[in-house]
Amino acid sequence: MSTDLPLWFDPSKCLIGGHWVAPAGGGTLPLYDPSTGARIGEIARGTADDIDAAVQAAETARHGPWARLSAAERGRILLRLGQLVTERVDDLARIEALDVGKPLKQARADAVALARYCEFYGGAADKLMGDTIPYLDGYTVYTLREPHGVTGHIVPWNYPMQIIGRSVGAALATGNTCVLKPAEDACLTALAFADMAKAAGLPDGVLNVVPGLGAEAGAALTSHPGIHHISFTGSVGTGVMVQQAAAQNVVPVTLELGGKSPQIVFDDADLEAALPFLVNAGVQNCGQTCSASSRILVHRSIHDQLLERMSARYAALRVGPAMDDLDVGPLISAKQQEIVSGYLNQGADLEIAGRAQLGDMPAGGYYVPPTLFSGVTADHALAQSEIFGPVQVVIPFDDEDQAVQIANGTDYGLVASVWTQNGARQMRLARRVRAGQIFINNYGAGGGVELPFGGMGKSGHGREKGFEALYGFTTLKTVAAFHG
Ligand code: TXE
Repeated sequence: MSTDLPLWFDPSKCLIGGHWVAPAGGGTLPLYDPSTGARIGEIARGTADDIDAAVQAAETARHGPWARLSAAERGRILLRLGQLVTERVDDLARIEALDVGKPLKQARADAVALARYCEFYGGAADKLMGDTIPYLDGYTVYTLREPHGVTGHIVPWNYPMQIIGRSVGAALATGNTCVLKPAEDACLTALAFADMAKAAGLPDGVLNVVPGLGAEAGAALTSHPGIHHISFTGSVGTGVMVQQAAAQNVVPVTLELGGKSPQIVFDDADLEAALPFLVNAGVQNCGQTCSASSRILVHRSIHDQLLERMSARYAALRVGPAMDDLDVGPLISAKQQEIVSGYLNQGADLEIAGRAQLGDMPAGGYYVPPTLFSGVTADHALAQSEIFGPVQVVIPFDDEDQAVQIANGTDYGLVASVWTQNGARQMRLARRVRAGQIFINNYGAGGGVELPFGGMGKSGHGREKGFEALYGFTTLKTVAAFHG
């Protein structure tokens, strides 16, 4: 294992039932540094046997001391965990930067967000309440919010810490036990987090982590009959498979499947304020953000002016290795580099309105030049597909109706923003645009621990983040007591 990685645990093992164990098949997977392409270690290749052991451990744990803890005590464990994460923010950031390739400051922001999720859900644990319901004479009726039981969490590689925080944090706050399958390209902070959870006092078996391939460990988790709820963040294709597998066991799923999120800029927008959001939301985390804004819709009257100003920002972007902590790092993997390069080639017929220079990069790193395309029609592949790289398209519109039509004209509906000083227009578009989050005169790519988040259309279903997530991780029981 590379000495640059400040690891205090062995990533070639799984954490099952509170113990670090080698995967049953004894397999490992290579670990690469995206900034250089160098092989820097091995991680566990968990398989169906390890998933089975983890589900059994979680099943045992949900009937153990965990079941008897009060909501406030569960909350306290999460608060302690948040404190431990805060104390290790720099280590976590370094691990994530090396593992995922994101600039150190972005990795640090993710670690801070992970701590914040623990705080938020720690504080929320004892504030989730049922209802009393007026019913017939002689009855008292109330509802109980109960945990599902064993929850499965399949996490992608783009924001491991944030996605673990939002899903595992809410699942633990509501009394579930968890089996977490992190992405094969980025599992280190998942293991670090689970180890810290143990140190924070989480009983053994309440949080189990099995790294491994999607088709092996992931598929075994989603089809396991002992799982009572699945939360998945990833691609549409895999999300469909996850939902199909869950259907066999009649298990609820939360799916967050990315997007093609627009920012709509009207002619009265404060461009000075908008510009950093317009560009950052496209290139942050090298564009590998589910809520990345990959489409900029602009009123035709300010199209050229906006293009010029965005293009200057693109030219100023600094791209480089994660540890150099510049504006943009490499993509996660050679596979992702190939996917994004394919899209860049599909844009060969388009005008490149802005492009960052790559300069002298480590030869084996997975870099692509952040690119802004103009002259794009709304039905072009680059305006329809989730590219998941630092690529944005600018599309002009003539009026509000056309802006809405283009904004809603993809399969997705995750996030959108509206830039205008016109209050009535802000309110109209907040209703008319199809997206799970609408920002007005700002854009929050990936942010907002407190803000319910999730998709419409093929962006998925169910809501994570905020207090709303707690409803998704519980099931409702109605108690009708007749007392005369
Ligand atoms: O995704 P996958 P990939 C999109 C993005 C990207 C594309 C491909 O467009 O270019 O997906 O990325 C696990 N059963 N997003 O191939 O396959 C896998 O191990 C159960 C958007 O990495 O969806 C990993 O842990 N699990 C997205 C997770 O699913 C399976 C973030 C995501 O992998 C599985 C990531 C299976 N059969 C990619 N196959 C977002 N919404 O932010 C794989 N997995």
